[in-house]
Amino acid sequence: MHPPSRQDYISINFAGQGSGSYNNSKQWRRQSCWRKWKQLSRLQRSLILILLFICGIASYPAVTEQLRGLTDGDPETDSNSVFPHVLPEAVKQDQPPLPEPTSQRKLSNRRGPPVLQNRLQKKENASNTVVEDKASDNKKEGEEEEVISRRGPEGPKDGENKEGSPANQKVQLSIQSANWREAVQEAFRHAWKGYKDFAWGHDELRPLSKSYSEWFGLGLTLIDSLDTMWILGLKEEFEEAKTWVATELTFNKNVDVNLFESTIRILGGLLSTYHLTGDTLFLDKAKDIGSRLMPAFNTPSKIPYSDVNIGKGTAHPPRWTSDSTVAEVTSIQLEFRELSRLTQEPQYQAAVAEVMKQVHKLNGKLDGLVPMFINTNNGQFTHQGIYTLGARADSYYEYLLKQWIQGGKKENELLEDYLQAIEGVKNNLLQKSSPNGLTFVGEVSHGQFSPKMDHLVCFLPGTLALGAYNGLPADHMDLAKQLMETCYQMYIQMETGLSPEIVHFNMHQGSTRDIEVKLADRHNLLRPETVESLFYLYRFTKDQKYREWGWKILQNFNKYTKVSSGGYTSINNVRDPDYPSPRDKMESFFLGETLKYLYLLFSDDPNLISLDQYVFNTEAHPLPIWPSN
Ligand code: DMJ
Repeated sequence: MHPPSRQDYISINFAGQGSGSYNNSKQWRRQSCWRKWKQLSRLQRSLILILLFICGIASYPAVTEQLRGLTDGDPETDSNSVFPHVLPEAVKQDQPPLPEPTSQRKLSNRRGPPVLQNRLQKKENASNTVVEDKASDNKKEGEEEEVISRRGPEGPKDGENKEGSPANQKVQLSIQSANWREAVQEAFRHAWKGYKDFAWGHDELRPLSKSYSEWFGLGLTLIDSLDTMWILGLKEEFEEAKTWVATELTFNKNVDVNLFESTIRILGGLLSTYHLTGDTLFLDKAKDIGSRLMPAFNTPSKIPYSDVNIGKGTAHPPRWTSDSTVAEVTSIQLEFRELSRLTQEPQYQAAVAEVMKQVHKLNGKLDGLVPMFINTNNGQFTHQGIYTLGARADSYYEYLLKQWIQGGKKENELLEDYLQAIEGVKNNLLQKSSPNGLTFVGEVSHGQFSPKMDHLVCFLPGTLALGAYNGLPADHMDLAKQLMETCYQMYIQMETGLSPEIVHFNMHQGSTRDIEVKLADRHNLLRPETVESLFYLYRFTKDQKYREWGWKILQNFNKYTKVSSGGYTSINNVRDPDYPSPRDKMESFFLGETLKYLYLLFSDDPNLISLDQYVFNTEAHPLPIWPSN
């Protein structure tokens, strides 16, 4: 190969020269340019080449931007319009569109490379997490906050490219909660079917024997369920029950009733149904039962007896003692105070206020913690030395706070007693389990700590959260969250996923499990306390996990306690999923409380029984917070 000659060079660059096309001006211009170029010195040519090179570099971003579509252009073809427009638009919408079409549109509009889409998705998830973490514990109800949890089976998780924008996640969660509410309505209807078919007008359903049991003979389940049906929107069922109240219910009966139980379930149920419906039928019935319960206060000490004959107007303590239970005599106040306000008859409020006044002054408390019994003759605590937040003391603490809230936060003695008691809990009853460090509330028996906790204690997270929401110390909310976790563990650590009545926590190093259950404590009575607390915790934190926990619990009730012919049953053994051993009894509080709190937990409307307007009695019957004068 020889080097190209000048001739060769020319012939290559001007191939068409001999074709007689000089008339072609473009070619002629090229030829003359070439001639001029050749006339330049080597240095001049180099300088020009360098200049051209620099101009090329300077214009590069514009070129690459054009290629990447980052400049303004035709909106149809400009890929830049995809990212900034579609996603924020969806976020901005007040009424988000239905999830399927929205997500499809968004995904089909995403024309960026997959890597970029994923990065965008991660950013969205990260911002959700931040909002969730910032959820304020003390936010007032109704101050809607967009909190999308990353937890949960259907909820998007970190790094997961699922359903996109916060608005879409919000829509998905609201569809989920609607489904869960429907499941609660279904559960209620199923329970009600059993009650209607086999126990109509009686106290409790026995779903297996398809019969009923009587306690007071006053249609306890029906009355306890009235406001639940109203809240769940079960109008037909409500109307049927109302007709029974109007035509069949009479308190003019020669029966002994327990003062506390009939106050919280019957008086409380009638008062709340009156408030929700405005129907005076329920107020009239409430006045009737309220006045018939008053003989219980005719005692030497004014501490009421446990039992009243509502037909004869006589009262007495249990046959074996002259003591009453502390929780019972101190957890009837919300109802009698409200009855006085509605009727303008002061005797009801006066009677229950006297009890509180005496208990406030009594000796024998441990840092504000009360013993379990009080004597109706001398008004003193008896059987001293046992301090618990469980059976026989539980709702004393609950009603200290709730009376204070009901009365507009003015009654300082109630608040003082409550705050002191919570300090007492912290100092004497709070411990951590081993190996996982679950915070639990044990008991003190004659100076000895016992790591025993009743399921009943699981009202406490909800009550603590309610206090914090009403301005009490923020560390009450921290404790509420810890105890909530423990109460949930009491469910999921069991083979049926349902809590036993009582658990014992391991505290020694080297334990392999946190929770032990004695043979005699393995029953589950369909109690509400844990789902009650989940309701409060969700209302105040909007943390989706509390709803998911409630949903699991409902599913386990359906799995292990639902009776096919209608109704739900208490079970004997939460540790045997193959044979949980049904007890053949559906307690009235399953409909009055458990299903109501589950429904409210899944409700997206903070005004459905707003906690700024209502306070729940200990049987889940909402009573109004008194308007301030
Ligand atoms: C209900 O009657 C009330 O919640 C009461 O305060 C405790 N016991 C039952 C539910 O467990």
